[in-house]
Amino acid sequence: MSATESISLKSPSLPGAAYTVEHERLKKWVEEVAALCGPERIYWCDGSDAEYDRLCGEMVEAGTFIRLNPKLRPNSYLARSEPSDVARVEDRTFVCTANKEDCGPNNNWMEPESAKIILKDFFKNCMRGRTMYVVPFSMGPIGSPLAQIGVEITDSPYVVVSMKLMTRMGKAVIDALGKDGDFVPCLHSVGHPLSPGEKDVSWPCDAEHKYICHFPKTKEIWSYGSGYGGNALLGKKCLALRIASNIGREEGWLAEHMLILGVKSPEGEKSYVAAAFPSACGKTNFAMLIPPKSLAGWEVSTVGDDIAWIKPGQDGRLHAINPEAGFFGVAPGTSAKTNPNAIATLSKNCIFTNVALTPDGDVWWEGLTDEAPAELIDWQGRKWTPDCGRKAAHPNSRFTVASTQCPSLDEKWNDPNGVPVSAFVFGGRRASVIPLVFQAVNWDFGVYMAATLGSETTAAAAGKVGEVRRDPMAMLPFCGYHMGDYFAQWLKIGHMVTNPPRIFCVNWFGTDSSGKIIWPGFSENMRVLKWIFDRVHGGSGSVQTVLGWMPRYEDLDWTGLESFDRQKFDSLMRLDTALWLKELESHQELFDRLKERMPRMLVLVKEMLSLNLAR
Ligand code: O2Y
Ligand code: MN
Repeated sequence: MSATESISLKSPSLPGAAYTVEHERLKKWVEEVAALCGPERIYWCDGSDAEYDRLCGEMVEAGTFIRLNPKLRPNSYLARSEPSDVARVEDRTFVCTANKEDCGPNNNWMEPESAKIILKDFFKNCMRGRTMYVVPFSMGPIGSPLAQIGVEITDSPYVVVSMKLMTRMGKAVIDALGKDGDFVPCLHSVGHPLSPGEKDVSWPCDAEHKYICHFPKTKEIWSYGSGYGGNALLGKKCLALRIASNIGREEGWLAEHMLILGVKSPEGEKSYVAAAFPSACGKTNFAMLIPPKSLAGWEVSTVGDDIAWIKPGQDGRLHAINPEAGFFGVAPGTSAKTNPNAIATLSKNCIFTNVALTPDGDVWWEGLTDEAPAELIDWQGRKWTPDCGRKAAHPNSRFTVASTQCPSLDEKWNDPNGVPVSAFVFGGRRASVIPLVFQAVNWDFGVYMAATLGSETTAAAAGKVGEVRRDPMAMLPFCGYHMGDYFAQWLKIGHMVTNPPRIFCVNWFGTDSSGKIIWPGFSENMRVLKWIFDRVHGGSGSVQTVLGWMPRYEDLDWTGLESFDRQKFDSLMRLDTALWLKELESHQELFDRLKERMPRMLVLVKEMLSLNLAR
């Protein structure tokens, strides 16, 4: 009898997953979790297509999935979540360190032992009546020196099929683990046990209690109560950012909230760029950018749209992998105009969550077409018409799809050694102050600019509209330790390599006096990317300013966009000294919050900037 069989089988009827596990620590952990959570049966996932199809079929039967019209959207499904379970729950997300100070003011804190006592109470028999799935997964190409293995135990088949699309999942990972390989244990439950004979709901969760807990010292994740996105697909934000940022801190690398793209010139030269933007700032669109036809011969390719793991290489450069194998993108606003590559990626084999359903069995969301269909079923299953005053799709509705379906996928997306990074780009949403683009004079100034990255709140976000929220490196919700120590890690990494990436800041969101965004964005961002490419290749012109190097009007390629005149450009590039002095005051508020862990180098950079501005 195989090891998996020996511990798995209250219900021997489950097909598949008949493989041997020789990893004693893993088997022991699975047994302990089963004893705590009391599932009806245990199932070890093999990651096969047959397993995926069977689980999706079972979810159709159970009402969790609606099969979309196979003629319009082959092999694709729609899921509708519980209306209270629609997004990451930041206020229920905790980093559990022995010393409260170590997790920093950027994280909610729980003491590890107390957290486990509280959580064990919730996990006790929480899987009653359900299958407990064991999901082995690799973040990064299996066997890559940059990859990390995780095993998620979950009682949600939605999580299992999502992990199949978003990670390298299944038996190959068990093989890679061997007898004693390292893995991050990730425990997840929707927190909705079933009494004997009780009928399940289509989206089980615990509407009242949610805990997303990270234990950096023991490298564990415990998530209870939600079945949605970042709360439940534990490879993504929990492992690949919060836990990985801690591993990277120990081992000398960075886990970043960054897309990775390749840029190829008409002459065939290629460079890779990693870019950080706060959530919902168009990262997926930028990662899949199609250059305007007028910039003939330029090509952009996609390595990843959300997360980058970045390590110093033997060649004195930083190398990055995308640890994910799929996209979990925001649907609203994605269209053939804003992101044709994403639309092509979504043509088949997708899971959509909380979008609207069309009468012919396809999906729709706000922004997909200029005109909304005359009737729909909205994300909550209610009849919808364009005049009903409600959104058809939830603003945080999502698509889940494998990277391999992306037409712009880079040839090295799966390279175990990653890609060399030539430039880092940081961008927030700012109506003024931050120019369209500039290059920091050196690594330390660049880290300062990234550390003080901010975004203005929009109507969709809570708080006062137009208020600047600091989101250092776009990592505020994802850095798994004290932000001051994280800045020190950034400063250190740049000085560990002889040829660090150049650092750039961009701002696509500058407005005119009537509040209208000036820059056309989307494919036109290629003009800025081309300037960045030329800078790292020693080419394009610039002028030196207090902030760093900036392009003049004549330094950008305007072929095909001649209507964007010098005056508009200058209004986006204006450096207003008074506004910048105020900006520095607001940086000080962030520095004050991080107190004694704020690296002195960044304090000095601020001092230099302020002296230079006052000149
Ligand atoms: O709301 C969620 O659970 C997902 S949040 C998310 C998903 C994919 C990529 N990025 C994000 C994010 O919040 O940055
Ligand atoms: Mn993200």
